[in-house]
Amino acid sequence: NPKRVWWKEASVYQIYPASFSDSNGDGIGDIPGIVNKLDYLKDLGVDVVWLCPVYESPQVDMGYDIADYRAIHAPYGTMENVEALIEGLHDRDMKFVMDLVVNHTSDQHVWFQESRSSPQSTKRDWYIWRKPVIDKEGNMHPPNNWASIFGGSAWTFDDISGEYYLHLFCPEQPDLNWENPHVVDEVHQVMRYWLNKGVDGFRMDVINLISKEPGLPNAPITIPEQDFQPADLFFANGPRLHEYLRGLREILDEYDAFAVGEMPFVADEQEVLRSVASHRKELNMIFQFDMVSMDNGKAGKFSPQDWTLDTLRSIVNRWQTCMYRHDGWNALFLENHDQSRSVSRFTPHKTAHRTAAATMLATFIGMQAGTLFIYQGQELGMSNLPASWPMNEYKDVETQNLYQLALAQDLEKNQLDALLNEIRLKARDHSRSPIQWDSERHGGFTTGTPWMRVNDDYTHHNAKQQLSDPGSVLAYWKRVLRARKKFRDTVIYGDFRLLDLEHDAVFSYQRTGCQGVITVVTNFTGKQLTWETLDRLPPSWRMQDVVLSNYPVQAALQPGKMLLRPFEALVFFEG
Ligand code: TEU
Ligand code: CA
Repeated sequence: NPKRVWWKEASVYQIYPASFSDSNGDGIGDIPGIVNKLDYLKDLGVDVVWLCPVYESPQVDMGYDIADYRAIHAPYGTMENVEALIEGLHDRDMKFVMDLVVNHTSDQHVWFQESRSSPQSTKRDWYIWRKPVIDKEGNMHPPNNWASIFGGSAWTFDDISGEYYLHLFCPEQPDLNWENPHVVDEVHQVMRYWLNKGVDGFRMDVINLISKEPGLPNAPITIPEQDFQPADLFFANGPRLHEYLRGLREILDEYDAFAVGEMPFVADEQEVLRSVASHRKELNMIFQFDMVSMDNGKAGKFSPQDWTLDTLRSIVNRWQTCMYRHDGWNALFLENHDQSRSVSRFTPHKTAHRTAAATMLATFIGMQAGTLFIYQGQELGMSNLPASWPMNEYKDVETQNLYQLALAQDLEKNQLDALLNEIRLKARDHSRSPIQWDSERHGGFTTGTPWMRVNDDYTHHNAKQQLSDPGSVLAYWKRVLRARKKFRDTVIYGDFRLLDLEHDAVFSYQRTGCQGVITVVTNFTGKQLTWETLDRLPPSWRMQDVVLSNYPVQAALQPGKMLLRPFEALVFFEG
């Protein structure tokens, strides 16, 4: 039986500060705006708030380019606002998690300004500088063939010193050199600074990229260089990663704090377990990307990849069973600020079925084992931006970089159309449109002009309408969170078994704990169907055992057959 601890039973609500709530009419969400919504979050039933970066930043990558870890980005508010937020959460018996972005800083950070000032700078070795490679024709090249995740080379040439510096993301996000003990020590000081203020833990940005392959050798790419994607597991999970993670854990343990690591580009269970198995004393859990990359093709995020329920079943089964067997722990998520809206991405639907699709997904993810993460607006079933919106409504540096790179390649029209389809399905911008609080102008997000356009459907799809609608997505999410607590011994700590391994529309699984057995049945399609339940459900199942469903429960068709309406979800409990 997995050890019972608070962070396994908690649900976490992720806030993207720029788009949550604007309190002063400048069109940018801010920390006082969050404080104004704490009762809304308490009422939803979440236990923890994870706040994306609010530190001082030039905002090239929306705050994931930090210029000062101990100062607050002025449009978001002040340090006093942060302290009031921490107090407001703790007063409501909720916890507060900040985003720790320490694989890189902003190029405007004083550390980097000092480092780039000269090769003799005392901070030169805080970042990763290398001399150019000169070929036999005398041409200059970057030190290796690594590519930035946001397109182009991962190296930028610096005229002052005639050297290149490494940035796995934007050129404005130079990678810190974790081989330098001064860097490691400074990160530990930053953690203590926030933990001393009462922060209860961290979400650690791309934490598996902090250890690079020694010597930074070329990536073994076999596809044309310009298509190289860093997802070839090349610079993820380097040889000193676990040493660094144990060092972070020592700081966290001084405060009994919590840590969820973000680990893109790692797919090996054993490698993940080396970071999250409890005896390893590293991280409590990680976000791994299997589910949110199953529709990514070989040429990266904006290339197509079909997936089926078989794809989804193998991913869920893998992580539900491996963690249970090896004392690891999952972070359950379908959305975040880097992913598009799950109700548009994983369950394309007619408008009439949107609530059913969103609540089916809530059931699918909500009854699994792991700490449950809900991204702002997911509790409302917010959807992707309208396909009619032009590219200038997409503000994200990743989207714009990859789009501009494609335009520069003079793609054929059909290739460009295919790229636009992928952007309309998966761009990070879809989850960054302002939260729709009510049907007022700009969805009640701001009294000013929002930094990013509010989705057109705010007039009828908003929190105020859903707060008074017992059949809304919001009302259903409250029931899911309550069910997780009511049946915690089964839902949180029970084991996992897939049911019906073949069905192309029904995803069904069973959880068995000391309290009883939970059976989850979800129709992942917008089509009504009859589901043969023989040898898939316990023979004793009865509709009376339904403890959660997104439709009014109807009598079973006949023994051994169940009618499932579009995106219908049912949860049975037998004590
Ligand atoms: O994201 C890590 C990361 O790899 C993402 O960029 C993701 O793979 C990609 O966006 C999918 O489209 C973290 C942060 O969550 C992200 O917002 C930052 O842009 C990135 O790191 C750099 O800090
Ligand atoms: Ca504001």
